[in-house]
Amino acid sequence: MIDLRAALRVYFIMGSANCLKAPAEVLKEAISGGITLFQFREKGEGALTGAEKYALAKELQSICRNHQIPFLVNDDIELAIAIDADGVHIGQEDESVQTVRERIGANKILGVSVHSPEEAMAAVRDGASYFGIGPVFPTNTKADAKPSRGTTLIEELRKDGCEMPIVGIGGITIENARSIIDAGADGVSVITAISQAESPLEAAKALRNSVIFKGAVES
Ligand code: FQP
Ligand code: MG
Repeated sequence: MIDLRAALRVYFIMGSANCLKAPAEVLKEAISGGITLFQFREKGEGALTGAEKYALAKELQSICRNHQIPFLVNDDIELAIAIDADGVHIGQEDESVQTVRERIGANKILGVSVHSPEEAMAAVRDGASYFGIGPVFPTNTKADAKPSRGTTLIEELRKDGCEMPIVGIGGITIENARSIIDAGADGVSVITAISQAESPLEAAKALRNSVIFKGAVES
């Protein structure tokens, strides 16, 4: 079993629509820079479908496997099951948490986007492995993103004793990443900060440094 909290620290999400060069190249650089988890999110304008999407998923999964980076699939449960991905990420508008947990089995990672304490409680009850909370900052990546609400929900859940692994998402940069950890998150999740960087490798490295080292008490 993997240490999920540790895996969430530097969580890179992307699909072909997010990349300035070949997705495989971007992923390899991000891994060299020190990402700890990857989500394949093939979505948005020009996104691949069908056999092409499947082939890209297999290619990126194999890169992740070679480097022991867990590979999750966004939304597409069927694809995740077909390629035996390490898990999936779903939002409130996707298939229900309970159904997805039943479909993927107890041993896979199930990430759920939550926007309120009520959604968080339901997701715990229905079998979530971690929460994605955001957008913590304004983002342009997702056309249907909700207004950003900072880290208030993360802080509130922690104050109420919630021990679920949590990752912040939305508008996170090298400069603001640390504030998400300070609010109580286990990690940060980014698309643009790495995929659109001039050097995805350097961007991943810098992000990792701000999350893992700066001000952190090493135990
Ligand atoms: N959090 C995370 C993670 N990953 C995501 N993909 C989302 C939130 C957003 O379904 P959703 O999930 O609201 O939108 P979409 O399917 O368009 O991504 F925690 F992993 F960082
Ligand atoms: Mg979704």
